Amino acid sequence: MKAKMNKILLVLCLAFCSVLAKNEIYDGHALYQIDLQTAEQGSFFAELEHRLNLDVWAHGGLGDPATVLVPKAARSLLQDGLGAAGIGYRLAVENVKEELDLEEKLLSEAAAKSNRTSRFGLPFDTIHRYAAVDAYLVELASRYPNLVTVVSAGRSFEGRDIKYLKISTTNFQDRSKPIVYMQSLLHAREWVTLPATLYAIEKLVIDVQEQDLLQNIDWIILPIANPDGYEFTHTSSRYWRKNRATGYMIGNWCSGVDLNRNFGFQWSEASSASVCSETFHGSSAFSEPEAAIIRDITLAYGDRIELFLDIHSFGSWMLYGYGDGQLPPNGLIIHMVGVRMAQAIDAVKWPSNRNYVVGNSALLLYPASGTTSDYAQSLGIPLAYTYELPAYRNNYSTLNGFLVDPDFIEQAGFETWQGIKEGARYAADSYRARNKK
Ligand code: 0X9
Ligand code: ZN
Repeated sequence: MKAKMNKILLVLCLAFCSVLAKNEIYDGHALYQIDLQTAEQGSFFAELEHRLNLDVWAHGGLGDPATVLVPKAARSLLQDGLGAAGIGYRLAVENVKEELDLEEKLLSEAAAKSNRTSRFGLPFDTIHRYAAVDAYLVELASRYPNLVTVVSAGRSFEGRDIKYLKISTTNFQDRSKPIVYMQSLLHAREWVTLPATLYAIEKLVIDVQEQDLLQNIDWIILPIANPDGYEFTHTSSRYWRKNRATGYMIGNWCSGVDLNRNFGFQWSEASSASVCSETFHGSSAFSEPEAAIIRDITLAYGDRIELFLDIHSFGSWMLYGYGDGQLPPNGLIIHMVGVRMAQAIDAVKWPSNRNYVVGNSALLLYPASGTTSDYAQSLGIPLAYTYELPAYRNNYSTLNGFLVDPDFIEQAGFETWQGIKEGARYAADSYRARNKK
C-alpha cells in the first residue's frame, strides 16, 4: 500500500514538480530601473551591462529609465557600479520569481475556470504549448481543405517542425492578390504574441466575418517561429529569448542565437559576437535553421508579399526600418500605414495601455542589425514592421512586461487584429494599383 502511494506521489511529482521548480532559477532576480541622463552615463551602463552580462528589457531614453533583469549574484556589483558613477536607480521588483509563480497560477486557473465549449479551435483563455498549436494547424488544414494548406517548412535546431499556414480562397494561384505574411514567437519569452497570430487565423478560417480579407488577399501565418526557445520558456527558463543552438557553447556556458539578429541584412553590424549575450548574432547570416526557414519563405513568395509583420512584445511600438536609422525610399508611406494601423488598435485598446508609437526602430528604440523585418524590407517588400505588443500588467508590477495576464489574451488578439486588417486592406489596394499600370 505504502509503495503504491509513493509511486502515485512520484508520478504526480514528475508531472508537477518540474513545473513548480522551473521558476527557482529566478529566485532573487530583481528588476531595476536606471536613470540614464547623459551619453556618458549611457556608455558607462552599456559597459556594465556587457561585463555583468545583464538582460536589458528596455533601453530607456527621452526621459524614460532603462529596465534591466539582474541575477541575485550581480545585484551588489550593479549597485556599486552605478553608485560610483553617480547614476540613479530604483529597485523596482525585489524577486521576479514571485510574479512568475503568480503567472503560472493565473494562467492555469483561468484555463480551468473557462467555459470551454466543444467548438473547434484553440480557446483564448490560456497560452498554448507548441504541441497543441502544431496539432491545431494540421487539424485546420484537414477541416478546411479548400481554404487552408499547412506547410512543414523545416526543422528547428532541436528538430521541431516549423509549420505555417497558407490561407487562400484561390489556392495561391491568383497572382493579382497580394500576400500578407505574419509570424510570432521569434523571441521565445514573448508569449502574448501567440494569441495575435492565432486570433488572425480564427478570423480568417473559423469565424469569418469580413469576406474581402479573403477575396482580395492571400495569407501566410507562422505562429511559432522559435519552437525550441518557446518550449524552453515553458519547461525551464521563462525569460529565455534566443533559440537553443548549443554549438557555440564555451564549456558548459551560454547557448543560443538571437534569431532577430541572424538575418542577412547588415548582419553583425549592430549586434553581439558573444554567445553569452542576449543579442548574439550567430556565426554567419542565416546560420540558424529557424532564420533560414523564414528567409526561404520570404524568397519564395517575396514578389507577392506586400505586408510583412514580425510580432514581438513589449512596449506598444510599431517599428519600421532600417535598424541603422536610414529610412527605406518609401519611408513616408511606411510611416503613414504604420500610423493607420496604430490608430485602428488605439481605437479599441484598453484605456490603461498607452497609445502605440510609430517610427523608425533605431530612432525610437536602439540600433540593431540582422532583424527579420529589415531583411524583408531590404528584399523590396513594400511594408515591413516589427509590432511590439503592449504589456498589460493588471496582476504584475508595472515593469514585468513579458508576463501574460490571462484577462488580456483575447483582447491582445482582438486589438492587434484591428491593426493587421487596416494594414492588409491598404496592402491590397496598393498592390492592385501598382500592378494595373
Ligand atoms: O530587439 C529586438 O529584436 C526587438 N525588440 S524586442 O524587445 N522584442 O527584442 C526590436 C527590433 C527592432 N529593431 C531595432 N530596434 N532596430
Ligand atoms: Zn522580440
